[in-house]
Amino acid sequence: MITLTTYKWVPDFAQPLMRAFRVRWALEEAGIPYAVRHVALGEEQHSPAHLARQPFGQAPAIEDNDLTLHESGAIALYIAEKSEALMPKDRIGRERATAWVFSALNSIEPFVQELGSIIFFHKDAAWAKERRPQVEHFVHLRFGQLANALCDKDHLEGRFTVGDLMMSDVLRIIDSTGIINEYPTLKAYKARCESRPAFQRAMQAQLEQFAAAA
Ligand SMILES: N[C@@H](CCC(=O)N[C@@H](CS)C(=O)NCC(=O)O)C(=O)O
Repeated sequence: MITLTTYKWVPDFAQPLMRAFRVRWALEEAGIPYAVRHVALGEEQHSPAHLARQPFGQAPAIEDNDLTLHESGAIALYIAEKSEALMPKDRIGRERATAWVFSALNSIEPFVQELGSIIFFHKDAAWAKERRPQVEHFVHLRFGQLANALCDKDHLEGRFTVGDLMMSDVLRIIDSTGIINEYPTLKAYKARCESRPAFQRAMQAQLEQFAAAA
C-alpha cells in the first residue's frame, strides 16, 4: 500500500493548502487506498529518517514498496501513470497532460507562491509592501495567459487530467486574494475541478486529520 508522509499539524491557514493535498486528491481520483504517516514540524522534520524520504525536510513524500518519492509533481505523475482517470492512454494526451503539470509548478506556482508568502508571512513588512505590486503584476499576466489557453474549454485538454489537478490546486494558494474573480473562466474552471467527488473526499480527509491532531 502507498504511504503518504505529511505533517502532523500545520497552522489553520495552511491546512487546506498543504501540498500533501495534491497527493491525496490524485490517490482519490485513481481510487488507490493509502496509509498516512505523520511527521512533526521541527526536529522530526529534519531527522535523518525524514530526510531520507524528503531531502529538503518537507512534505509530501510517498513510499510504494521499494520506491520512495518526493516532490508533489513527481508523485502526482507517478500516481497518474497508474490510472486513466488522471492520464490519457494516447501518446499526445499523455505528453500534454504532463506539460500542464510542469506549467502549474514551473510557470504559475512561483508567482502564486511568492504572493502567498507575502500574504501569509510578511504582509506588513516594508519590503513586502514594495514588492507586492510587482508580484501581483506577474500573477495577473499568468492568469490572463492561462485563461486564454483554457478559452471556453472545461479542462486544459479535452478531459480532466493530472494537469488540471495540479493547475487548479496551484490556483487555490491565493484564493484569499480574490484575484481569480477577475478571470471568470478560470474561476469556473477551478470550481469545476473542486466540485469533483475525489477532491471533496481528499479535502475532508486532510481537514479531519488536522482536526484530530488539534
Ligand atoms: N516542491 C515541493 C514543495 C513542498 C513544500 O513546500 N512543502 C511545504 C508544505 S506545503 C513544507 O514542507 N514546508 C515546510 C518547510 O519547507 O520547511 C513539492 O511540491 O512537493
